[in-house]
Amino acid sequence: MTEQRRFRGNQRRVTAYIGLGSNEGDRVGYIQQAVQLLKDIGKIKVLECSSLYETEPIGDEYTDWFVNAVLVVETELTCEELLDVLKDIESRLEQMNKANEPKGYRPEKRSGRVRFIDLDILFFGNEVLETSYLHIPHPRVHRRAFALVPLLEIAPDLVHPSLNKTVATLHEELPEPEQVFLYGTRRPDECHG
Ligand code: PH2
Ligand code: MG
Ligand code: MG
Repeated sequence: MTEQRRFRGNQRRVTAYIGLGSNEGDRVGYIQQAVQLLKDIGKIKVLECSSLYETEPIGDEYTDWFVNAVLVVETELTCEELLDVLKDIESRLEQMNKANEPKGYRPEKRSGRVRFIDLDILFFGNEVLETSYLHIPHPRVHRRAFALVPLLEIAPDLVHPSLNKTVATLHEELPEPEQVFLYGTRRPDECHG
């Protein structure tokens, strides 16, 4: 295999890419808290974080713009264990948020679906996996500018293990990419026409 897998003793270490997204409330705050919670986990080493991007929502059920970013981590966890950690962080952040919600706050009454925090495994070394609950690489990573633009910043030469194309190529080949702005550079009035 590649340099992506290193061995220390019997421990296999894998480089993984994690997508972060939030479209509700203090979006940047949720992303920062998720990064901190990941840094606090001993078996995960956060190597790099992309810039934050503000991105047009994909999917009819979403109406509010997202903040997205991508992290590179090195981990000795298995893919399944990493997924469990991400789900646990998602639910911890959601619980913390519920505890701090102002009275009468009803996100479900909003017109579109809200995600306080969404953490997805985009790539796990060169792994290609399809089980009922785990698809690696993420099945839509190659079609989403909100994932490919942050990846382009930190890993343009990363090769998609089943499509055999680099992130830079996949990004170039996007037919109709959704709008992606470096966080803080979007002018909402102009964008909504
Ligand atoms: N996540 C979704 C659906 N749509 N759109 C953007 N821009 N960013 C996301 O992270 C996102 C989305 C479901 O996980
Ligand atoms: Mg997602
Ligand atoms: Mg998800």
